[in-house]
Amino acid sequence: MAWRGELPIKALAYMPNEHRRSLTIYQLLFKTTRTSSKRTNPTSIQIPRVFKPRTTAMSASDAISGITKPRQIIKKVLSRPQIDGDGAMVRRSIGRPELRNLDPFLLLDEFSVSSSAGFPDHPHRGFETVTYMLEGFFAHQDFAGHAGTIGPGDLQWMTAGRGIVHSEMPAGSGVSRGLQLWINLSSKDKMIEPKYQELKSKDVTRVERDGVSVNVIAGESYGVKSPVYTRTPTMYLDFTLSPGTELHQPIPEGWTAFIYILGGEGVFGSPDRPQDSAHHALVLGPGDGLSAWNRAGMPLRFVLICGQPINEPVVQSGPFVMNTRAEIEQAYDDYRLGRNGFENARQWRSQ
Ligand code: FJE
Ligand code: FE
Repeated sequence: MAWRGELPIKALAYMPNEHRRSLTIYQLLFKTTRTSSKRTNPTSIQIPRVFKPRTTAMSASDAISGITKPRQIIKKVLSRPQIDGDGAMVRRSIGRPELRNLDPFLLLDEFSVSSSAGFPDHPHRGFETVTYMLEGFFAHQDFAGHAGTIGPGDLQWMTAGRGIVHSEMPAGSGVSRGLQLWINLSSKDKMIEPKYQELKSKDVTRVERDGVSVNVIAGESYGVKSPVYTRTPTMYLDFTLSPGTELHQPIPEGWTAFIYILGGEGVFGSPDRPQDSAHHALVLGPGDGLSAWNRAGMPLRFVLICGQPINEPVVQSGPFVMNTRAEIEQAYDDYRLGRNGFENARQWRSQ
């Protein structure tokens, strides 16, 4: 495939010398190595002046739902289209420069990929990838012989742990659209055995109440739980609010939380906020729940993603996310030499 060719000079510029020979262009696509000694604690997130939180008391419906400290929107970011992988269009929200320190989350991409593009053979270590399909199909294969295809509403929760090498390519005709979330693993879990949790759409827990429907990808909503095991405690809810409805969803205090809007328009946080629309990520401040209102004439669809912060140093270089630079060096060496979980990496190629 074209992307397996020589590394262009531009890509080389992003690589530490000693790793350049061992990687394809593909592994270099995340151009920055990032380091932070301590991830931002959600309770200490700086609140920009433009998003001054309300100080008024809770509304009547918050009281009914048990939310006493509704979370307010402290940051809003539009995800713009960019190209990644092999010609694949992604709208990145978490992981772009404005939204980096959202411990335990590393990346959220809304991808929209045609059959000529995709994410060919690449490694991961130290975190989890969660792929949730919205439209069309994606086929995956890994270096341990695991393979499958996921379609609309299906979920793949992959714990890369010590190492996965895989390909993720669109299947079937038409556009393949979905969300991919990267969740960090704590130091004690970074080198665990890889694991997959796959759920077909029909097996994803779904609840409907008062014009609100929710797919419970992880965690719990309206008293209904997802069967997915989250090593880094995570809640992932896909909500659709009919016109004229509202939602009051409890969220554990101290957890990092954000919303990503998929369609329609909604009011989030407090009833006097202006409406927000698709492709926006909204970061929530401290509190114990989210309120949302659909005052538009069409359905409002968004995901609410929350997680317990890990509070450890994060050193990310492309597909590897570890705690120290030395561990990143180790990951590159292991990948190149086929060791410590990357035993099959050297000879494996996707079909
Ligand atoms: C990756 C560049 C990448 N977002 N959304 C560098 F694009 C990727 C990568 C993805 C990805 C895959 C899917 Cl199916 C959906 C994505 C980025 O695979 F892992 C590195 N290292
Ligand atoms: Fe991947």
